Amino acid sequence: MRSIMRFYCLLLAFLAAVPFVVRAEDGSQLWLRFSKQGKPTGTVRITGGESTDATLMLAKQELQLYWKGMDVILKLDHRRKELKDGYQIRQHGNQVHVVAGRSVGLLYAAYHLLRLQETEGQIPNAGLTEIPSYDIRILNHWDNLDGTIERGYAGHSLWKWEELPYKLSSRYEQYARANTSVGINATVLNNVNASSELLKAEYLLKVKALADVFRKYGIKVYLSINFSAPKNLGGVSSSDPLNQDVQQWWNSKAKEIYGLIPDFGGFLVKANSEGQPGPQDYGRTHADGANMLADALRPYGGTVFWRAFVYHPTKDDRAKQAYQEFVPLDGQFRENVILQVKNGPIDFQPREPFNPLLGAMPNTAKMLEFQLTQEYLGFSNHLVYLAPLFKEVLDSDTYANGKGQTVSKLTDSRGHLGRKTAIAAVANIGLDTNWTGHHFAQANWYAFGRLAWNNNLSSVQIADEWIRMTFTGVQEFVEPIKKLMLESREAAVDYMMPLGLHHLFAFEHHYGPEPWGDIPGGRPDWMPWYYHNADSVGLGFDRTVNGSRAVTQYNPSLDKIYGNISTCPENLLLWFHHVSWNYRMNSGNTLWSELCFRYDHGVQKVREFQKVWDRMERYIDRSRFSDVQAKLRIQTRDAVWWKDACLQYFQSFSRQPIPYELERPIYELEDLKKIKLPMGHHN
Ligand code: GCV
Repeated sequence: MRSIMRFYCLLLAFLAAVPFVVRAEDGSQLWLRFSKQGKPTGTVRITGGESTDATLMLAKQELQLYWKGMDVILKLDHRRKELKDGYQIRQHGNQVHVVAGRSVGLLYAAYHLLRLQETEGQIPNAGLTEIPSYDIRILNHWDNLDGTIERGYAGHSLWKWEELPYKLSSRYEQYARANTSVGINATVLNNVNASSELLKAEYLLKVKALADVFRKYGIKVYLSINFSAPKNLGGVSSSDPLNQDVQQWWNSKAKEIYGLIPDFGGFLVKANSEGQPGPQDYGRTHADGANMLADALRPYGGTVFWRAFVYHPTKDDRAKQAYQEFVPLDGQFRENVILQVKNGPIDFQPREPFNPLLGAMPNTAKMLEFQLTQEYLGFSNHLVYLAPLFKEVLDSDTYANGKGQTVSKLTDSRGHLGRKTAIAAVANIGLDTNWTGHHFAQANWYAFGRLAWNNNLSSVQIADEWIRMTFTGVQEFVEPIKKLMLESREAAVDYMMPLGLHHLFAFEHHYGPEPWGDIPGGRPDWMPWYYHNADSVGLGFDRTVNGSRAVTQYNPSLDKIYGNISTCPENLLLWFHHVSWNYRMNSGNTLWSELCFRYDHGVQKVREFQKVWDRMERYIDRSRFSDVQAKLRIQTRDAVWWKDACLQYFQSFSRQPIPYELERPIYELEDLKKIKLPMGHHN
C-alpha cells in the first residue's frame, strides 16, 4: 500500500513539474485538433434548409461536436446571392446568428466559428461578413495513376485507384474536410502530365466515387486531360481541335462525365509544354485547343483551365516565352476558359518577379498557379513557410492601367470581367501520416486555402492561427515560432539563391545545388549556367534592353525600375542584370561580398531556427517535436552544402576571398560535385 501511495505521490509531483500536459500526436489531425475537453454547450438550429441537405447537416454536426460557445442559428437564405460561398455572423443576445446564401456557406461559417474558438478570437460587435476573393479555390494534384506523385514528397497518392470505386479510404473524407475548413472548394485529381487512361469509362467510375465523397463538403472534382486522348483512346485518327470528329469525341466525353458527375468542374490542360501534346501539333493555336474543350463543357457549366507554362528549347530567353506565346491570343478565348499562369515567368523558384502575363491580356481571364509542394525549396525536409511568397506575388503592382493594379486585383473577384475567378496551387499532400511530410508544410496547405478565401489576410495572421490550432496557444510557443516561420522563406532564398539568382538546382531532382551543372547536348534552358551566366566579369542574367529584353514585357513604369541597375530591387538584381563582381550594393559591399554575406546569413538563420526550436520542447508533444528537430538538422546541413557549393563555384569566377569574418567552407567543391542523389525525373 505504501509503495502504491509513493508511486502516486511521485506521479503527482511529476505532473506538477511538467508545465503543460501534452497529448500524443502524429500530425494526422492537421489544424483540426478540436479539444475533446469541455462539453459542447450550445444548441444548433437550422432555418431555411432541408434536413436532406447533407452539407447543412454537416455544418450542424461539426458545431454540435466541437462548438462550446452560445447557441447557434444557421439560416439559409437563397436570396443572399451576393454572399456567394460566404456568410454573415452576428451575435444577438446570447445567440450567434449565421446567414448564408448557399448551404456550403454555412459549413464555412461553422469552421470560422470553430477557428475563432480555437484561437480565442471574438465575433466583432458589429458582426462580420465574409465573401471569398475567388470563386474557384483549387488544389492541383500531380498524382499519377500508378500511385506515384510527380514532385511529391509526402508519400504516395491518396487516391487508391486500384481499390476504387468499391473501397473508399477514410482519408478521402478527412481530406475533403480539411480543405473545406480553409475554404478550398475544388481539386484536380491527376497530374498535368496526364494519362489518357483516366478518361476511360472504368476510371470515370472511380472519379465519380471520389466526387460523391467530396460533394457534401462543397468540393468539385476536375481532371487534367491529355490533349491526344481522342487519338489515344477514342480511335479517332487525330486530335486536331478543328476536326469535327475530334470535337464530337470531346462532346460525347463531356456528356458521359456529366452523366456520372453532374457537378463536375472541368478540365486542366498542359499542352505543347515539356513534350505534352497540344493543338500546335496540328498547326493550331492554344486558343483553338482551349475553345474546343470549352465548347464541350459549356452546356454543363464546366470550366477549362489552360496552362500558360509553355516554353521551347530553341527559342528566346525562357522567361519571355509564355508572354510571347499568349499575348497575341488575347480576347480569343471563350468565356469559360481561364488562363492558368505560374506565379513567376520561369518555374516556382525561391524568388521570381511576378509573371508579366498577369499584367497583360486585359481581355482574357487569368488565374495564379502557386506550388505548395516544395520542388525548389528543399522538398519536405526544409521548413519554409510560403505565405510571404504568395503575398509578395499577390501584392505586386503590375502598373497595368496605372498604379495600384496588383496581381490580386487583376485576378480576383473585384470586377474581373464578370467571369468566374480562380486561384490554384500544386498540392503537397500524400499518404504520409501527417499528410505533407514536414509538419510545418501543413501550414502551406492551410495558408493557400486562407489566402484563396481572403487574399487580404496577412502572413502573420495566418501563421498565428495555424500555430494555435496545430500546436498550442501558449504565448511562449506562438511568438517565437511565428517569427521563425515568417523568416523562413527569406532564409531559404539566402542559402539557396539570393539576389535574384535562380535555377541553380541539380538536374532532374531539384534538391541540391549544381551551379556547375552541364549535360553536353542537353537542353540549355535546363542548365544552371543558362540562368546564372557567371564569368570573370560578373554574375546574373541580362534581361534589360541590352540583353534578352525580357524586362520590356512589364508595364513601362516597372520596366524602367527593373531595367535600371540602380533602381532594380536588390532581391531581383541578378534576375534582370549581369552585374560586375565589384559593383557596389546598397550596403556598401561589393556584389561578391554581398553574395557571401547573404549565403552566410541564410545558414546562420537556420542554425538559429534549430536553437529556437529546441527551446520549445516543453510546450508540445514529443513526437512532433523530435520530427521537426530532425528535419531542422537536415535543413542546416543542406544550407551549408548550398553555401559551400555556390560560393566556391562562383569564387572560381570572382577570384576573390570570402570575407574573413564569415564562417569558412567546410566541404571540398570537388566532393560536392560528385554528389548524385538517387531521385528520378527529368529537368
Ligand atoms: C508537372 C516543372 C516541373 C515538372 C512539372 C512542370 C509543370 O518543370 O519540374 O515536374 O510537370 O513544371 O508545371 O508542368
